[in-house]
Amino acid sequence: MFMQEDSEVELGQNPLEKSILALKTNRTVQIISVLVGLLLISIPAYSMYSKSQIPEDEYQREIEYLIDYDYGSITWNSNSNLELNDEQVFSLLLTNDDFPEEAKEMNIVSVSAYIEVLDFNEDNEETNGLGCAVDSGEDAPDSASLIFSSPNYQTELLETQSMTGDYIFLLEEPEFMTFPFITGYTINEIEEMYESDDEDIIGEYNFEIRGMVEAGDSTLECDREDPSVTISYSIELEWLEINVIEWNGDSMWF
Ligand SMILES: [Ca+2]
Ligand SMILES: [Ca+2]
Repeated sequence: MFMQEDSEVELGQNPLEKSILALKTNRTVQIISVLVGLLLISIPAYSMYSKSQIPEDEYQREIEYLIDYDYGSITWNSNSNLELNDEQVFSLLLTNDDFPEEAKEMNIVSVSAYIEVLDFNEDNEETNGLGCAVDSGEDAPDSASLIFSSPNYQTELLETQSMTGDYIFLLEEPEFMTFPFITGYTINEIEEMYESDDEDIIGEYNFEIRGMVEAGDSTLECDREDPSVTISYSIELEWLEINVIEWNGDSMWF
């Protein structure tokens, strides 16, 4: 009876079982062993991270910056004497490969197109008939339309009797809550945000200019005809370069 009890006790106190039991029941030891385990895992991970993962410019996120902009435009295609008949369409199908050489080196952020109807003040209407000297009637204004599209699937449609133009933006300009101050980013990251993405730049640019000719009403003995409309157009590429300036806190402007 006594021996039996003794052996049961001895079984329960096997040194290995004892230590496992201690680990299982002692929460302090349990927590410490978990912490030691985490530390052992994280030490090599941390040293790897600090050696190769933290870039040298990480400190720049703490600094406030201002942006200095430099920009301009480059004429891509133009014609100041494009003569079209009524409903005649002049088409230009271009790609980024057709950019002027200097534009290929630049950060192109938008494409703009401009048309002007040159018949606006001096129409080329022809009059024919005996009564023209008495009453020749009046010119009717001609007009032109322009439709243009860019690789980022944006399209603009313009129509005018005088002059008009518009832009398609190829860069989505970043917005900062703290503008004009920018903080939380490295200089490289800020510069990249102001650079157009290839997918917005690379591809087809279409331009279609349509002439719309209108002759004035003929009078009783004077016929009016309008053979054409003359248009001036220009296609421009706008470039942007930025300079990220560290703000030292005592600018004159603020
Ligand atoms: Ca006319
Ligand atoms: Ca005309």
